[in-house]
Amino acid sequence: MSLLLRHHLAASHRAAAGLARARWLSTDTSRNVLISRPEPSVALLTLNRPKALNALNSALFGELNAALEEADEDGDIGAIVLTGSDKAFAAGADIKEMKDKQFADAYKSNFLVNWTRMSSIRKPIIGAVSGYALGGGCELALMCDILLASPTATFGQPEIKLGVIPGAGGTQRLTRIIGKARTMELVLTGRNFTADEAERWGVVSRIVREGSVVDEAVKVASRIAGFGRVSVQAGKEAVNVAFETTLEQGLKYERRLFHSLFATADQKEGMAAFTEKRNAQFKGE
Ligand code: CO8
Repeated sequence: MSLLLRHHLAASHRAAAGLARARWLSTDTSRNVLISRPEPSVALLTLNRPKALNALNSALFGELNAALEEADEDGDIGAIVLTGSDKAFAAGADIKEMKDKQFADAYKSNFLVNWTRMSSIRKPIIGAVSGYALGGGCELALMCDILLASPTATFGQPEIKLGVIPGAGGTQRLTRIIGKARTMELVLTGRNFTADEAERWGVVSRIVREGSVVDEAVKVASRIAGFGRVSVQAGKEAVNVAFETTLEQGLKYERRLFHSLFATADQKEGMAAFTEKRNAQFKGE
């Protein structure tokens, strides 16, 4: 039985047991994004255009944005996992959908603006990458907060071969993560890079060599979901500020957020639990 199917069956069983809300299950295989709850506090979103290697199109982003926003609003969910198939996380933007586009249409409609909505989600998103993560697929992976890869993961920004350049962060996020020389080489030659390179360069936090990368991502998500929601949100926000500001301003921002957490019940509970030598019961308040 395929891994994906196992996840969806597990989610269905949980739904039957009343653990998941109906709106949180979308195992309809005609959809571009399958939604399940492998754990009560974790949403698993699986890109599902297998015949096109999960090429990203407007319909898929419509579903993905809706699912991400719903997960962000759902008080039961603490973290989100985004994955694709064993063969492809996503092989890029859908070239067939894009090929006849004209400048005026792309410019007037602000093409791609809705494709980066993921970067404004407040809950942590853990990407689990197997197979191809190319072009927009690589950029989508880079929008995740934590990225885990299986040894088969192949990343790249091959847009130059199509007469274009990356359009959703490939030249910006990648440069900040791996530096100018490497990004220049990747963007200008269009060569792919391996899971090992991605790990060495800090694109992924680690390669999952034993077992399934999706299972591991769900474990990471579940662990995060067990902590206080306010401090998790603050932690994500503070790390992201590092990409936007000077060190001095970033440190000030971090300190202010740190101060503000003393107004939360979770801080009182977390520190009381430590001193009382018991596990903390966070309420997200
Ligand atoms: N778009 C549309 N269809 C695709 C794409 C794609 N990006 N990638 C694969 N497919 C389709 C193929 O056309 C093929 O369909 P069909 O059977 O109907 O011909 C099917 O998927 C299987 O593909 P292959 O037969 O090519 O499979 P292979 O295993 O031989 O090769 C590759 C796999 C190497 C991944 C190959 O398919 C490939 O090179 N794909 C294109 C990769 C690429 O150039 N990606 C960049 C696209 S441009 C882009 O992403 C711009 C980003 C804009 C921002 C996005 C915001 C998030």
